[in-house]
This record gives sequence, structure tokens and C-alpha cells, in this order.
Amino acid sequence: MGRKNALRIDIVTIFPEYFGSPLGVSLIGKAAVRGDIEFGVHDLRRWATDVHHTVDDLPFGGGPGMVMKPDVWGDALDEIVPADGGSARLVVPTPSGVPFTQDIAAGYAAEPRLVFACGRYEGIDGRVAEAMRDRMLVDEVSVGDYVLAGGEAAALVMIEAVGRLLPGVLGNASSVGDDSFGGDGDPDGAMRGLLEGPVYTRPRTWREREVPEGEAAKDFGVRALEVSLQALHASGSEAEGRLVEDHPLDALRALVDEVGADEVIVLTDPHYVEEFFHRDWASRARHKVGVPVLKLFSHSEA
Ligand code: JAH
Repeated sequence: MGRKNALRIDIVTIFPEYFGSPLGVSLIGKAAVRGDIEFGVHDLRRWATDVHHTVDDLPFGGGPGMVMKPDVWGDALDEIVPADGGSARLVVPTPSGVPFTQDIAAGYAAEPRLVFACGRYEGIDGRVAEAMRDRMLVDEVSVGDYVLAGGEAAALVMIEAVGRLLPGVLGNASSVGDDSFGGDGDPDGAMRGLLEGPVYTRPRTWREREVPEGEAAKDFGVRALEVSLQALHASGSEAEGRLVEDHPLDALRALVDEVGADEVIVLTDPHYVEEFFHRDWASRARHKVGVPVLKLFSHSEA
């Protein structure tokens, strides 16, 4: 057993080797090593009863391809999931399922246990999902309107979307998933950056292409200020804000003099302002504004 609050994910498939690399690398791989996620990958053929380990059969009513046998799937799920469902949720990837969304991912991240049933061929006999509904929640889910060769790739898509929402997995102990603070589930929140604009990093000029400046940069500043003030007001602060277009250190010194500030707190994304000043912005500000400057990174947990 892993840590408390760990998410247990069981995957049933005829290709268990398919999952080795994807679940072993990056955020999810590390989360698994820490015990924040626990994986069980099961070879469906273990529950086949004939010498050929057959898992498929001809479809009733004819038509192309083969259908996965209900008896094999039933025995597998009976063994993997306790008879009372054990708080597990069964997820069956299928092109005819309900569309998988960020909200569904957030719901899954809050579950103690997910079981992915990965079909192949023309899919799993329809009575399997129906029978399992007697003991647990069963979701038939689609990750997009196209037909794959099986449910494995779709399961990986969902596991990745769920995995990065788990506490401690992304390195964001609190913010992701907190809708009022612009988590991924909030279309006006952090996901806006991913769904809407392009992003840029150094160098400022690359292959004669400039990072957008002027009006485009100002629009970004206006939005960033809006979001920050909203969050501060929501937490009871009467903070005011203003957008600065001239040199930020001069503007900061003028503001410190104007309001008689005792201290300046710089809250910044790592490297966001440094890039412009070529060295630590807060330590330069300290010399220039004459009051203590406390610098916080937006990814800090304290
Ligand atoms: C194909 C079982 N929504 C993408 C998706 C998910 C599952 C499948 N195809 C597409 C699939 C064959 C057998 C599942």
C-alpha cells in the first residue's frame, strides 16, 4: 500500500507492456515512485480459460471484426475489483462514450481508485459495463471523435490529465484545481494560457522574429493585474493596482515615495522580470527604492 490519499489505478489490457514507458517517466513516473499514484497493470489473457488464451469471439448479428468475450472480462474485473466495488470507478474508453473533459479529470483525481478497461477489436461485449454498474460507477468515455485500435492510448491520455492534478505531482500543492484561484478546471483561469495565446521565452529575437511587445504585451499586463487584484479582493484585501509602462524601477521608487511605503514585496514568476534586467530585480530594487524589498516567487509554497 502507498501513502494515504494515494490514487490507485488498475489497467486491464491484452497489451500490458504498452504502459511501461509512459507510466514510468516524467511527473507520473515520479509520483509512482513516491507512492502518490499506484499502478496495477493486468494482462486480460490471465483470465482466459482455453489453451489459446482466447479473449474474442464472432459478433452476434454478423458484421466485421471480433468482440471481446464477456466471461473473460467478468472474471478479470471480479478479481481486480472487490464484490462491493471497493469505491472503485470503472472507466471504459470507447469512441461512443461521453467526451472526456478537464472537469471529469478533476473528478477522477479526487477518487481513491480508478480501473481502466481497455478494449481491442470492435470493443467489449456490452453486457460487461452493464453488469459492473451493479457494483460501481461505470463511465464510458471518449477522448476524441476518432477510432483507435484499442482503448490503451485513450487510457494514457486520461491518466496523464488526472495525474497532473494530484496534490504534489505538478509541484503546485494548492493552486491547480482550485477554481476560485484560476485552476485548470476554470476556463477563465490558468488553462486560459494553454487554450488561448501563444507563449514566448528567450531569446527576445529569434530568426528575426520578435516577441510581441507594445499593445500585445500591455493586454497581457492588464489581464495579469486584473487577476491578481481579483484574488487579493477575494481574500479581503483592499489592494489597488496600476499598470506601469515606463521603467519599472523608477515607477516603483516614485510609488514608494508617494505612499510612504515601509516595504516592497515583489511577487514574480521565476525569470519573468530578471530577463529584462539581466540580474535579480528585487536586489536592484532594494538599492534604488531605499526600503526593504521582499521577493516571493509565485511558485513558492511558503
Ligand atoms: C477502439 C476499443 N475516443 C478515442 C477512442 C477510445 C477507444 C477506442 N477508440 C477510440 C477503442 C477499439 C476498441 C476502444
